[in-house]
Amino acid sequence: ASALRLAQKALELDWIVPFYQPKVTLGTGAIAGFEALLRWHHPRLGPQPPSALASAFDDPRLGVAIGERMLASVLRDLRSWLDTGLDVGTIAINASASEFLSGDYAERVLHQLRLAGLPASRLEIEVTETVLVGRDAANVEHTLQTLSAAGIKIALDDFGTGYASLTHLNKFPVNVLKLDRSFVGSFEKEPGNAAIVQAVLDLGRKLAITVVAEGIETSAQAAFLRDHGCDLGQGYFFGRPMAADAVSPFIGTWS
Ligand code: G
Ligand code: G
Ligand code: NA
Repeated sequence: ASALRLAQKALELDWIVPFYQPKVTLGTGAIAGFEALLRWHHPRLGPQPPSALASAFDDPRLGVAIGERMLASVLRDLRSWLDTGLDVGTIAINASASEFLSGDYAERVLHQLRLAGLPASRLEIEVTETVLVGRDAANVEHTLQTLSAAGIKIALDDFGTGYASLTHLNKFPVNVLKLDRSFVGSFEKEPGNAAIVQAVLDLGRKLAITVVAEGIETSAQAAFLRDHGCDLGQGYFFGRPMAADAVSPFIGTWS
C-alpha cells in the first residue's frame, strides 16, 4: 500500500526521472547505447532506486502511468540529444508486465515515438521472460509483433533466471538476450556458471541474437566475456546509471 501511495505522489509531483547506464561493444570498446533506469527524485534525499516503488509496477493503473511517464521523459531526452548531434546509440527501456499486457502497449509506444518524431530503430524494449510466460499468449504475440514490425528491438531481460525461455526465443521476435548479472558476478568462482555463460553465448550466436552481459564490475570479467564472443557489456565497470545531463560529458570523455 505504501509503495502505491509513494508512486501516486511521485507521479503527481513529477519525481520520476530516467537515469542512463551505458552499454559497451566489448570488441571495440565503443558505446552502443544506454539503458534507461527509473529513479524517483526525493526532494531532500535525491535520486532513489525503484525498489520502494516496485510493487506499483504491478498495479494495472499505476504501472501503466509510471511506464508512460518514463517513456515520455526518455523520448524527450533522446530528442534533445539527437537535436544537438550527440550519438547516444540505442536507448533501452524496461516494460513491466502490467504495462506490456495492457492491450494497447505497442500502439501507445508507437504513438509516442511518432509524436517525438523519433525513429523506432533507436528504441529497445526490455521485458523479463516472466512477462512472456503463461499469460494471454495472443496478446503477448500481438504486442511483440507490432513493436518488432515497427523496428523496435526486443530484449529478454534477466536471461537465465526464469524458465521455459528457450521456446520463446524461437516463437517470439527476440533480438537481444540480457545475461543476468548473477552469472556474470560469479563465473570466476563457480565453473558451472562459466559453462552457463558460454552456453548462452553459443545460443545467441546460433540464433543470431545479440547477447548483453549485465553487471560487469571488473576488467577481468569484461575480457572473459569479450574473448568468449559476448557482444555487449553493461555494469559498474563501464559506468553507473547517470542523470540525463551527465550523458553528453560521459560520451565526451569516453573515447
Ligand atoms: O536501477 P536498478 O538497478 O535499481 O533497478 C532495479 C530493478 O528495477 C531492475 O530489475 C530494473 O529492471 C527495474 N526497473 C528500473 N527501471 C524501470 C522502469 O522504468 N520500468 C520497470 N518496469 N522496471 C524498471
Ligand atoms: O534487471 P535489470 O537489467 O533492469 O537491472 C538493472 C539493475 O542492475 C539496476 O538496478 C542497476 O543499478 C543494477 N546494476 C547495473 N550494473 C550493475 C553492476 O555492475 N553491479 C551491480 N551489482 N548492479 C548493477
Ligand atoms: Na532491464
